[in-house]
Amino acid sequence: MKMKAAKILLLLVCLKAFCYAAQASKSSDSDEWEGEFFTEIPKIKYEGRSSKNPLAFKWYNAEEEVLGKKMKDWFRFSVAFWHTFRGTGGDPFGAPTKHWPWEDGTNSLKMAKRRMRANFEFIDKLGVDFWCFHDRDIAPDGLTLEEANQNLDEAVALAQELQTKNKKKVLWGTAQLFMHSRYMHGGATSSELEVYAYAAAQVKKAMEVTHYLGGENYVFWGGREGYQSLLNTDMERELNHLATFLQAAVRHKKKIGFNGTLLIEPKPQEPTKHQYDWDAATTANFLRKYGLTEEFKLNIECNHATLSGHSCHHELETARINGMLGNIDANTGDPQVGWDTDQFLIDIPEATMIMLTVIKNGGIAPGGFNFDAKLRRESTDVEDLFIAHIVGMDTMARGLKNAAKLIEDGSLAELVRKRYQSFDTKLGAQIENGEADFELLEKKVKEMDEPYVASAKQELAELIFQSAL
Ligand SMILES: [Mn+2]
Repeated sequence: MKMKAAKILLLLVCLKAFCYAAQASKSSDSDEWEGEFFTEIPKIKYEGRSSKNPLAFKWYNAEEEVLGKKMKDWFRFSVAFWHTFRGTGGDPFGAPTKHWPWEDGTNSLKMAKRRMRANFEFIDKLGVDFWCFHDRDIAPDGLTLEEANQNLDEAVALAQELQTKNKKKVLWGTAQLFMHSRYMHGGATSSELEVYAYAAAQVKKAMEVTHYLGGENYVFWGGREGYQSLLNTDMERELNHLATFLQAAVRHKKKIGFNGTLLIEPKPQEPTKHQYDWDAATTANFLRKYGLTEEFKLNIECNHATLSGHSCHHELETARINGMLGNIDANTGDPQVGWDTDQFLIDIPEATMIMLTVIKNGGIAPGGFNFDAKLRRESTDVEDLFIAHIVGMDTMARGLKNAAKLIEDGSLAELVRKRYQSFDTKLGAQIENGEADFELLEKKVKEMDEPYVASAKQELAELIFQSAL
């Protein structure tokens, strides 16, 4: 019985392998697919607001100056390799829905290289200068660390060649410390020492290849650095481990001469019940406790902001006022869906608020706007990949123009300034300098009438805001 079952299984595997082989030969005869991947797609151009062409920008005009800086320099847009080239449309309830013509159904090194070529053609046609990756998106994992590193080296060598040819850059790289089952308790916060060590070795390599590719930043997103239950968790010990891990990362960065910014990407939960980098304020406090504020900035993702119960604007402002705004993962969630849907952001008021913070911050370089966003499961045409990025870029461009209008008009800033003008006094200065003690303030109260309390003018602020949209 057992033998028979094994034979049937073998037959099924063979059939599947044959099926993949047939698909591969249909799409390409040679090992190296060097031809055009997006034959139907032209280079995406700016055609202006009146254009009805879905494969053109209506608002994003790379060279146009806004507040003294070119649009492309405000944004430094980046394509996320994992969503655009590894996104399958699969979800916990259903099989993959995307069957791109260049995919042969395998996770081979050959396929990794073909995808890399597709990536560079994609970002070139889209007119974007940057891309972002996880180590395990761009190359297959291995049975050993050495094998995985070898695969990565081959993929990275091709990436380097294509970057030079296409004049493209890495916005940031990162290590995938959440997919493999060894990371089920986390990487840096795993209860297993050997897993901590493995995570360190993986980050070491990922930082080195990011540096080799001229990456401008390196990101830590701890999807499994958290807990499912406090009853079986030593939270203090795990946080200490996370800190020693990040301190070691800083030492390694300096050792290899990598000058990119290290970024932490807060997210409150999913896949863990609780992730330690809950939100910007929690992460800032963690960095301060462990003396890491000089070494790290934050990568704020809008969908993560809403999952933590904040607006994206709140998280960006929190990062900004702490001097920690490093990068933006430009995406959005769905107001009716409670999880991380990673959608392209199309909300113009939201984009305007994001850009108000970015302008106040004087831009976010060497960070940029990474499209950590994916097509919906039901969007299955190759052109949808382009249309999604185009609408995302046009939305941000509209946000930038609106925010510039608000700043140039000045009445919103004036409303805010007026709101606090009672502090623009001698006593106000004493308070703000920390020189006013309670006795002095008690004496002032005894001298004055009941405090004057002005209107907050929220609706007027909203009126001014919406008039710029
Ligand atoms: Mn997300």
